[in-house]
Amino acid sequence: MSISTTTEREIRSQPEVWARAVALAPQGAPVLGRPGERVLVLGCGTSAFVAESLAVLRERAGHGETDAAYASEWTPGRTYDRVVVISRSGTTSEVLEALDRVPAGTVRAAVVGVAGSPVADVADETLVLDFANEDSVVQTRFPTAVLALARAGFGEDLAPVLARVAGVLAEPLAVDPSRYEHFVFLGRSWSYGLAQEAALKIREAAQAWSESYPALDYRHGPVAVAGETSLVTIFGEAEPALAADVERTGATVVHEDLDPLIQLVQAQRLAVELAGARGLDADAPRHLTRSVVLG
Ligand code: F1P
Repeated sequence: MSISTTTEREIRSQPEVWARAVALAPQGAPVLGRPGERVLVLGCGTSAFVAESLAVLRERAGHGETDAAYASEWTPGRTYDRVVVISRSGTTSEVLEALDRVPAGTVRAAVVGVAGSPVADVADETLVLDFANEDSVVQTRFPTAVLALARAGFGEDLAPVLARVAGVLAEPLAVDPSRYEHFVFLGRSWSYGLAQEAALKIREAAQAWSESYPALDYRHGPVAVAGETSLVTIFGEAEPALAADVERTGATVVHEDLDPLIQLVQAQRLAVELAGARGLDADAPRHLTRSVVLG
């Protein structure tokens, strides 16, 4: 199997990277919040979607009230014991500005891919996942490593997921993305953040039309644009009738019996394969830089 892009090489490194992230969970997870703390998780782009999924996972695990927000949109108001920022590069301006807005007495924690980065230097507590850092502009293994660590840290047994992902990566994708022009990702609970990230991968790597919605909200309007050239992927648990209702539009529905984190890996592969089919280089996404540094 010839691997033609750095992005694809990094996608295929996720089984080992996840195993290292899960092994690090006992020491790393406390940075995400001590049991009972009220926590806010912030990020930009991919890291904002990671923040959203992580917040649902932490609160669902009973570790305490957890909110998520875009770093650029957050203004102080609610009281938190801890603000956790997610930033692969550790240089994103909106994240640094948000850290400046954190009230005194609130712990500023950071999860970064680069030790000694500006975000890491400002934070009171830092979790460095440098083994998950990437050369690519398009994020793949760093966001999934953060979520693998968080799930293990919140008490979930990730062994079945780690055992399954390598086998899935060895199989070809179930669909040929070049048959479609419109890509929709639907998720519920923590997998809604992953659905948004999957849609972003299609936009970033393949410059294609993609959307994401909370699964049961898809019928409330967005389904109006589904049709023959639409590929609709359902993440996680799905209400049985949803797939049938979407297929009635002529769209192709994919709902693999896989852990949502592995479904995101499939979406990453779909984006890279679609980029190739469109003659685009997934390693050089248009109008994007590895991080956004303003001013
Ligand atoms: C966040 C981010 C990436 C996006 C692009 C620009 O970066 O928005 O998600 O793909 O690379 O930066 P970071 O704060 O996680 O480094």
